[in-house]
Parts: sequence; structure tokens; C-alpha cells
Amino acid sequence: MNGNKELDRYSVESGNVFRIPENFDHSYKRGYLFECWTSNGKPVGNVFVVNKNFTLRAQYKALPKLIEDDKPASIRDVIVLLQYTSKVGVFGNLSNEEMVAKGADLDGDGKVDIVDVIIYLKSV
Ligand SMILES: [Ca+2]
Repeated sequence: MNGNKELDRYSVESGNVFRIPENFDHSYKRGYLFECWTSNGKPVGNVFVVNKNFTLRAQYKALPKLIEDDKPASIRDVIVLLQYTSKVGVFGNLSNEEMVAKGADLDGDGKVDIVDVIIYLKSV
């Protein structure tokens, strides 16, 4: 589920493994990143044993604001992130670690690069 919108329904016998399909999609939520699926408020992995009826809910987190002003995350943040990957712009002189500390490592691989730019752009 995403909010109160039911996206899909599956039937799994108790005791069997449920694997979240790779194409199992969550809705776009402007300004937020999909973080994980949860059941009863707890994050779940992509594969788990089913013991009772459950509802998966998408959990999101707000996009990190890179430009520190009072405006919401926007295409301007995407542009400065893209510029950073070419070592130009307002963040051009920052280290990878400084960009990670700003929350720009959106895929959590320890590097701030074009993949993070794409993820940001898809979520803004
Ligand atoms: Ca990254």
C-alpha cells in the first residue's frame, strides 16, 4: 500500500516465503525518496516468511536539501548535485565525505556520483 491506496494483493500460504517482486512499485511522492517497505511499522526485507495476513506500506524520507535556504528541495538542488559530479559549482570544492554528510549519497554506496543525481532527479 501507498498511503491508503492499495497497489496489489497476493495470496501466500502461512509458513511460505514471500518475495517482493522486483517490479513491485510504490507511487511517486514529490520531494521524497522511497526508503523501504514496512509491515506493522517495521521495515521488512525483500524476502520473508509469511505467518499471518500483512500489509506492506511504502516508507519514504524527505529528500535532503543541498542548497540551504527556506525553499523545498527542487531542481536547483539537482543542478548543484550534478555540478558537483563535474567538480564545478558551489559544491565543486567539497570532498566526497562532505557531500555524503549533506545526505547526497542517496543510494548509500558511499560515493556521491551521477547515480545519486539520477535518484534525486526522479524524486524531486
Ligand atoms: Ca551514491
